[in-house]
Amino acid sequence: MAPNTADERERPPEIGVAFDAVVVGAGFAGLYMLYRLRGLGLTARIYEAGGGVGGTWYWNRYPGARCDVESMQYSFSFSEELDQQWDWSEKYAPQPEILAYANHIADRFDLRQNIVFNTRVTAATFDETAKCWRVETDRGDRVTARFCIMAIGCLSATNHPPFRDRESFRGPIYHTGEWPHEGVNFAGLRVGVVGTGSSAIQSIPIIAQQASALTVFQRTATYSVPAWNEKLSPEYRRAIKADYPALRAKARARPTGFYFPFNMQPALEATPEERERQYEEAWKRGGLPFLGAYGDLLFDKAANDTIADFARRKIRGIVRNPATADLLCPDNVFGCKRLCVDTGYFETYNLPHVKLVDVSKTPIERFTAQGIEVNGTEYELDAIVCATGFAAMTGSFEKIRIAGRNGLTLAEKWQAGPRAYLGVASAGFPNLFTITGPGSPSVLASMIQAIEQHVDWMADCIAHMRDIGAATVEPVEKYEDEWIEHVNEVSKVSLRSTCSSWYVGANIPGRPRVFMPYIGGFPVYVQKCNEVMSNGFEGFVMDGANAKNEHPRVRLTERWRVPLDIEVISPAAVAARRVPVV
Ligand code: N01
Repeated sequence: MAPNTADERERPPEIGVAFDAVVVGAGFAGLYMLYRLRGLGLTARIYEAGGGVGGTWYWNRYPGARCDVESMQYSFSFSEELDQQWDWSEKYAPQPEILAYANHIADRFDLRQNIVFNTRVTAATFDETAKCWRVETDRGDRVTARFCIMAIGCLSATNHPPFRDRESFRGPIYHTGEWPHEGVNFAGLRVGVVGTGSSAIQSIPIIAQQASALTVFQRTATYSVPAWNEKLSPEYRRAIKADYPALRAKARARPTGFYFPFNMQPALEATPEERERQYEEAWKRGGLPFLGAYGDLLFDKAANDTIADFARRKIRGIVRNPATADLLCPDNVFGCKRLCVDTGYFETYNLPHVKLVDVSKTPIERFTAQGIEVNGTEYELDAIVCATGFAAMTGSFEKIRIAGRNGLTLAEKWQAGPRAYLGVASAGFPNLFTITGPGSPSVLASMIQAIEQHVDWMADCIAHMRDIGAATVEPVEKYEDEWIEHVNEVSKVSLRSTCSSWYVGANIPGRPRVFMPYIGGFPVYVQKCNEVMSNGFEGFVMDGANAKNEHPRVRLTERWRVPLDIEVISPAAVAARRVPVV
C-alpha cells in the first residue's frame, strides 16, 4: 500500500484554499466521487476522519466482519479492467480483503494525493454571496468549495446507548463499529456482547472460540440465514469474468441492485409441501437470497408467517436447549429488520460456556465494576462488546454543522425526519450533494451499486452545469415534498415499515419514526433519476445559467440506462407497487 501522501499529523492547516469540490469521507462513495470529479478536470479535496480509506470497512474490524452480498457483485463496476484484474478469494469477502480492495482503488487511480486523513469536517456553511461552501475541520482547515459532497455513509455514526454507570466497568468496552486496529485477544476472558444484529451475529461465533465464557444480552431475537461461505475457485471466477458486463447489467435491473434467483410466485399459492421444499432449497443456497423464495414475502403477512415459521423451526432444530431456542426465536415479521447472514451463529449457543440473557422485558439496569446487571443479577465480565448499531442514515449528518440558505441548518430542517429530493440533495442547500442519502435505495440495494449510480448522476449534473454556465443547483421544495411523500407511500406497501428497525430510526429512543430509504426498487429509482436528468433536471433550479435549462445535452452515464428485469419486476408487480425487495 502506498503511503498516505496528503495525511500527516504534522501538516499545517489549509487556509483559504478554493476547491471546486470538497468531498467528506473516503469510503467507496468518496473515492469514486473523487475519481469522477478529477475526470471532469475539477479540483477536489477529500477530508477523511479515519487514518485510511475504506469507510465502513476501515472502522468495522470486529472479528468475523464480512460482506453479505456476494463479493463478485459487491465491488465497483465502472472499470472493466478492474473487474477483470481483481480476484476475490471467498464468496463473501472478509473485511480485510474489502479494505485491501478500497486501498487498491485509491492506489490504482492515484487518489491519495487529494485526500487528507485524520481530519473530521466539523462545519459546512453556504455563503450566499460567493455561492460557495465554507468548510471547516477539526484540524483548523478553512477552505471553500463550489460543491460540497457528503460521502459519509448510512451506517457510520455509532450508537452508544447511555447505560447507567457505564464508566464504572473496570474492563475494556468495545463497539463493533469502532474496533481497535490492533485487534483484540479475548483468550481466557469472560466476555459480554450487547446486541444481536448483523455485527453481533458475525462476531459472536468467533468471540466464543476465544473467550472462556460468553454472555449475550439480547433485546430482540433476530432471524439469520446461513451464509455457506466458501473459497472461490479459479474456474468460478473465470466463468463470471467471461461475461462480467452481463452479470452487472442483470444486477442493475434487480430491485436490490444485485443478482440472485428470485421466485415471483406468491407463497400461499403453493401447497405446504411445495413451500417446505422451496424453503429448504433456498436455505441450502443461504444468504439474503433466502427472501427471494417467494414474491410476496414482504407484502403479505400470511405469506410471511410461512417463512417465519420455517426459520423458527430451523433455530429449534439447531439449538439443543429448548429454553434458549425459545428465546432465540423471533416473533416479528421475517425480514422486517435487516436479515442477518451467519456462519454458525445459532450453533454457538450449544457450547457449554455460552449463555443468552433476555433483556427484552427487563432491560440492562446498569454496568457495574465487575460486569452488567439485569433484573437484579450481576453477570461478571472481563470485557464488553457493544454491538449496538448506528444512528442510521442521518446520524453522520448530525455530526457536522451544515448551514444552508438563511443560516438554516440541515439538523433543523430534518428535525422531523430527513428531507431530500431523490435522496441526492435538499432544498435550501445549494450545491450540496448527499451520496446514498435518505430517500434513495441506499441500504436496500447493494451499497456499491447505489453509490456508483449516485456519483455518476452527480458528476453528470455537475458537467451539465458547466455546459450551461450554472452557478448553483438546488431542489425545488414542491418536488422534494412530492418525492418524500412517494417514499413514504411506497414504504407502506412493504411489511418492512411495520417494525421498530433502524430503517425507521426506531432503534434509538427519541428519533423521529420515518422510513428513510427508498423501497420502490433500485431500477425504478434509477429510471426516475434518468427521467429527471433527461427532462433538464426537472425539479431542480439551476441558477445563474447563461444557457437555457430546457434542452440539456443529456450526459447520462450509459450503464445507467437500466431496463426493468421483467422476470422479477413484472408490469403487474410495478402497477400494484409490489416490487419485491430484499
Ligand atoms: O446494528 P443493529 P448492527 N440494550 O442495529 C441492540 C449493516 N451490517 O451493527 O433490535 C440492549 O442491527 C439491538 O436491539 P433491538 C446491516 O445493514 C452489515 O448489528 O434494537 N440491546 C440490536 O440487537 C445491519 O443491519 C453487515 O431491540 C440494545 C443490536 O443492539 C446494520 O449494519 C454486518 C440496546 C444492534 O443491531 C447494523 O447492524 C454488520 C440497548 N439499549 C452490519 N440498544 C454485513 O453483513 C441496541 N441494542 C454486511
